[in-house]
Amino acid sequence: MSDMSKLQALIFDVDGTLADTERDGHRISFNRAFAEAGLDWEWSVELYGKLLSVTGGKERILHYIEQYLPGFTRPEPLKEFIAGLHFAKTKHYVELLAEGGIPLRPGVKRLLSEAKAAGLRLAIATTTTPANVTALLESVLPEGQSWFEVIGAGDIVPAKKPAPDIYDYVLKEMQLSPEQCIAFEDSRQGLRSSLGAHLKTIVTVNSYTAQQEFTDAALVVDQIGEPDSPFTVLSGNVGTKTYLDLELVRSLF
Ligand code: XBP
Ligand code: MG
Repeated sequence: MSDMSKLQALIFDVDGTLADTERDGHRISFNRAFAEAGLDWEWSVELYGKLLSVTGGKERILHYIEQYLPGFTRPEPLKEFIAGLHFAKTKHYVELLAEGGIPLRPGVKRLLSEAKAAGLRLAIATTTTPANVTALLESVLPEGQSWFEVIGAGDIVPAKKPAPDIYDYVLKEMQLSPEQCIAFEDSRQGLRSSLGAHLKTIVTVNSYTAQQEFTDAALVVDQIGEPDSPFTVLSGNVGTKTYLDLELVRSLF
């Protein structure tokens, strides 16, 4: 029996939390897939920010067709058309990361290492496709492949964030209760998902999510941060800390 009142595990979202993958990764890859398919669709930085309200790439493409392209003659079957586009998008994303990668956000690697050294367990809960997680870890955190004992990703659960299902799945796989874990998220949708699974949650915002509302987060900062890259606190109590370390995580738990 593990101690119910003790922090056992950290569970991380991927896109926007481990790395800023949305604007310069996923968005570019969607556009490459569209161009390759002969479509004149172009998701600008601004439009993509709006489309991010829908989680999941296939779901996002469907939403775009339904909400932004009233005159578009839908290929039949639409589901397969979207699946084809999304398959190509994943290929471009994996290639893009392999080419030069997208760096981890400040402090991510340090905090993961600290947690690992302290004997905490690590997991991932994301709506993104599993291949995208592998590609990110391979390019910027090869040791992470063995650090994360559960990688809950993509269509493994039918209901994506903001539904709590992916966090419920990870907790079940780890045989832990929410009281033993803390989640890291970057977005409102992600926070709704983790809170829905009854997890204490730390939010590290990015340019797409900074204006969102994060009621009930344990802490909202602009980054995990480093000694030479201090965080800005949006809400929550950090005492005298200038970046997120394990001691601060524990104090919020
Ligand atoms: C963020 C998402 C994902 C990615 C695209 O997921 O909403 O949909 O934008 O990934 P999270 P796919 O923050 O939970 O990691 O195209 O593979 O769905
Ligand atoms: Mg995210």
